[in-house]
Amino acid sequence: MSTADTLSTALADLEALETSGKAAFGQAQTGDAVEAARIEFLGLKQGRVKSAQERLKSLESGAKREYGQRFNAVKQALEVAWNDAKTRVERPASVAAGIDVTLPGQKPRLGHRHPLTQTADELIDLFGRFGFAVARGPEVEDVRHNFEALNIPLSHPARDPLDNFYLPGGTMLRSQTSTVQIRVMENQPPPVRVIAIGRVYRPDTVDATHSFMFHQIEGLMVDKGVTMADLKTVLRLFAESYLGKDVQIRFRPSFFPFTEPSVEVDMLWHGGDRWVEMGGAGMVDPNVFRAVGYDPEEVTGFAFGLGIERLCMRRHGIDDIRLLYQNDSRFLSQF
Ligand code: FA5
Repeated sequence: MSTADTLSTALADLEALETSGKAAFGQAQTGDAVEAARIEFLGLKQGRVKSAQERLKSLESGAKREYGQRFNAVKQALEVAWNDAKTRVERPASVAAGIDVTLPGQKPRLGHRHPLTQTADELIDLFGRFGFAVARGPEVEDVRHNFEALNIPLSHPARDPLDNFYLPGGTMLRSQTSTVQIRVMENQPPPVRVIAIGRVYRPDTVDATHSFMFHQIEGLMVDKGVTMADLKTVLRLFAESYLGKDVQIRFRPSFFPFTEPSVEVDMLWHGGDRWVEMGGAGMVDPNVFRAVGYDPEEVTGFAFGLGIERLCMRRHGIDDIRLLYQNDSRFLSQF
C-alpha cells in the first residue's frame, strides 16, 4: 500500500536526518562549523528539518499524527545537539581539560620570616647605617674565647658549671656573643666597628623574659679616642630608631669583667609600668685589649651586648618570650 510505504519511508528518512544531524553537530569543532551545520539542518528557509516538516503535507491524514510526533522529537533532538555543540566550541580548551580558569584561584599560604629573624635583619640594617659591619663566630666555643680572653678568671662565678652548658674537650655552648669581640680583634688590627648576632645558651630557668637559648647582638667599636659618650649616643640612637622616638632607656652602673666602667641598659617595657633589662655595655677593659694584642695606650673602645628576643618583644608588644619558640602559626602570622 502506497500510504504505508510513504509513512515508513518518511519515518526512515526522519531517522536518517536525526543521525546525520547529530553527527554533523557532534563533529563540528569551530563556531563556523557549528553554524554551517545549523544552516544545513535547522535553517529556517531551506534547512533539512524544514523540508521534513513540509513533507507532513504530502502524507495521508492517518499518517500525519505519527509522523508529526516523530518529527517533533527529531527537531528537538537536533536543537539540543546544536546547543551542545555551541557550548562545546565556545568553551576554552582548559575547561575541556578539566581546568576552569574562570573559577576564583586558591590562595597559597605565603610563608614569611620569623619575627626574630626579621628583628635580626633590621638590626643588621640599622647598625649598618651607623657604619657597623657584621662579624660571626661559632656557637660551640672554647673557654678562652668565652671567658679567659674576656678577663673572666677560672675562679669567677660566671664559669660555674651550673650556669653553663659545657661540652667535652674544653668546649662549651657559648653563653654570650662577647666571644666574637675576641675573634674579631684577634684577626684584625684596629680600628674596629662590628656587630655580631647569634644564639647563646644558658641553663636559665624559663619564664616570660628568660629562655635557655636566646639571641644576642654584640657591638664593638675600637679606635683612637672612643668614649663612653659615643657608646651612650649609639645606644640611644639605636633604641629610638628601632623602638620609636618615645622609647625610654636608662643606664645603670654595673660590672662586667671585660668592660670598665660598665653599665646595664634598661628599657621602659610596653605598658610603661616596669623597666626590663635590654643589655650590658661598657668601655673595653685594658686586659681584654692585651689578651688580643691591642695596645690599650693607643686605642679605646666600647662594647655592648643586647638581648634580641627582648628587643623584638618590646617592639611588637609581646609579653612572653616562649611565644617566640612555640611555632604556633596563629601567633607567627601576625608579624
Ligand atoms: C652579657 O651577656 C654581656 N656579654 C653583655 C655585654 C657585652 C656587656 C659587651 C658589656 C659589653 P647579660 O648576661 O646581662 O650580659 O645579658 C645581656 C642581655 O641578654 C640581657 O640584658 C637580656 O636582654 C638578654 N638575656 C640574658 N639572659 C637571657 C635569657 N635567659 N633569656 C633571654 N634573654 C636573656
